[in-house]
Amino acid sequence: MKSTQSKLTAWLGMPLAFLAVTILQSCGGNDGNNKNNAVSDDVASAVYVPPGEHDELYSFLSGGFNGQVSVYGLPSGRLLKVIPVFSQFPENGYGYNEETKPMLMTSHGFVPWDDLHHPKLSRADGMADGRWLFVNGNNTPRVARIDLRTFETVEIMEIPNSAGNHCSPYPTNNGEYVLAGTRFSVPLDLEKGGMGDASLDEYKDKFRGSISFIKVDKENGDMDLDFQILVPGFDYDLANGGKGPSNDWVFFTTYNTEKAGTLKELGASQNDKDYLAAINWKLAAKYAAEGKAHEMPANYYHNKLDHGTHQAKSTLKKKVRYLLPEECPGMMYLIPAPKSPHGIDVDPTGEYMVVNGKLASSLPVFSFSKMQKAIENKDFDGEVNGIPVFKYEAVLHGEVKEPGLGPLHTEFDNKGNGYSTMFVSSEVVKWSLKDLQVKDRLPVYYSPGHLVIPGGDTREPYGKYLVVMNKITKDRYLPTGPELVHSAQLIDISGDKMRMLLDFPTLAEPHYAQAIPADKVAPNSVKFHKLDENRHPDAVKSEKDVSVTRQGKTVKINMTSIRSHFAPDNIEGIQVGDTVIFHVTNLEQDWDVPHGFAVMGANNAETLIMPGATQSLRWVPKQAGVYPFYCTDFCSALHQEMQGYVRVSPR
Ligand code: CUK
Repeated sequence: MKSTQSKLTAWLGMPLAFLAVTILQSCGGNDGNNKNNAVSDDVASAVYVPPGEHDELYSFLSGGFNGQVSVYGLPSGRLLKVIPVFSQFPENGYGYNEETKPMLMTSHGFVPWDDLHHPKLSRADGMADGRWLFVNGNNTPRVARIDLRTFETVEIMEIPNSAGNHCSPYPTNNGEYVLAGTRFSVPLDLEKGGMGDASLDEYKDKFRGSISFIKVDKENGDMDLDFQILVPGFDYDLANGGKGPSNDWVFFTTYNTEKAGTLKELGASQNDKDYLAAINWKLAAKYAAEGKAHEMPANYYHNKLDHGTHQAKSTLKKKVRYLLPEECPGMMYLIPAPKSPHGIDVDPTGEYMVVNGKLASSLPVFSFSKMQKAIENKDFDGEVNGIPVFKYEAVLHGEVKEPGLGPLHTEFDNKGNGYSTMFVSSEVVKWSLKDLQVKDRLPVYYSPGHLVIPGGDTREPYGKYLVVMNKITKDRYLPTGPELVHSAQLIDISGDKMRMLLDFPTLAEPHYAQAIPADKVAPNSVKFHKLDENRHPDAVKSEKDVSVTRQGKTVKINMTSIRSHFAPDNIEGIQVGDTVIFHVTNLEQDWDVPHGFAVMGANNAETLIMPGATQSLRWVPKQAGVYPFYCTDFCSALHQEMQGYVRVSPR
């Protein structure tokens, strides 16, 4: 314990006494012995969903570095679906078949892997509406939209002038925009577009970050990058928006602010603080609409799945508009916030902004109404790059004292409480917005990152459960080699005291999650694609229309699948070196009857075709032979007979 303590103390630069108290309070969460979280019948029945019954809620957990979203039922914690977004997915062919490959196109080429941190449900009137889920790709900056009727990725927008798209996505309360903020600032070449060449010594003058305003079509959800704000070269971490009175505002935490300003600009008193950036997004949109925006060349892809053809198209975009904060008075302000703030979370009333400073010993809660007053009274303490900095005390509502070690993220219930994760002391801490007193703490395993309360970031949290996503699993499950399964815990927050209900394993690595009552999503779920609405140019809607056509060295095979055969199932006339494209239409018009299609030796070897849809595999056979193909998804008693042959003759 002693050496751990001194290591932590050194790392945090925190008084030992405070640290000792907190560690004692939270010891249960650190020593791996909190297995005795009362597994009573009571707890078991709270999460038990009998066979054949449905869960109460959907939860959508990010997959972190696996680039996917996984869907779990709550309270059971059962895995319902994996949705590939920034990944190729062998289960259904996403990113392998010809229809979805364009989804993963970027200005850097085909990038089929990314780091996905933040799912956010689309909103109407400040509440999740269950239509779409927006997610970010950090590494090669992208924002994707998942359609919750089909649980598939239907759109990906690459983000120019960004590096590490981490404070993203934030959908505004009425679905006007999805905002995406850069993590790293990089040298931007405003003349030529894109990244410029600069040494790190020129950081202050040449490096900038960006916040992207992606317009969302109210009817069909289509995204369109409207404009960006080019912001000072800090590192930007997380974003969250206001609601109610603060509806027009969005807040971004920043760190490494030293790089962007001189000490004089930052002010001696603020050395131990970074900033919470407050941006009036509505005013920004107004400035952009009124012609305050400049235009610069850019290079970024917009990839979209067409609803009728079910084919993705990539469009290269060549321009982007941008605003400069120094030219847009009233649009952006900075609030000093304790060192290295991570999460920023706004309470359901929209009055309080909580900053989770991972190296801070308290949780500062800022007041939106005080911020409004401070703007009126010009209660500023200098500026950075022309952006006014508030006096800390002028906008502070108060601080939650000694909440625990390493606060990362906060969510809210419907009774005026905040719940914050403590990464270092491994606990969830419940505190009251009213008096900022800690009400309860619960040890969790180990080093929690984000937490989610269903609707906990909306104006009316659902407030019955809390899911905390843990960074380290160590010893909770059977060992599986050097890496263990990732994990989450479900906590009952309906009473005064939090109650641990369930551990459940998750796909790697859950950062944030969203959850929503099942009845907002389930009724809209598509059961199959209607064959007569399939507008894929190579769709075949009846077995009598199948065809094999050759054009030069390209052979197109327009074929069908239905229980339990393919048509045609005996294909001849292919030669070594031909480009063969199988366009397979699944003729089934029934729920949950996909057919698989696999060809021996094809490099994108397999795909899975949903009922009513058409999907295509491209294959260039390199050797003569008779190649079997077959259905990979067990579909009927005669599934094993669902097969065929392609004869490839020497050229
Ligand atoms: S971040 Cu992962 S724990 Cu990328 Cu939202 Cu805070």
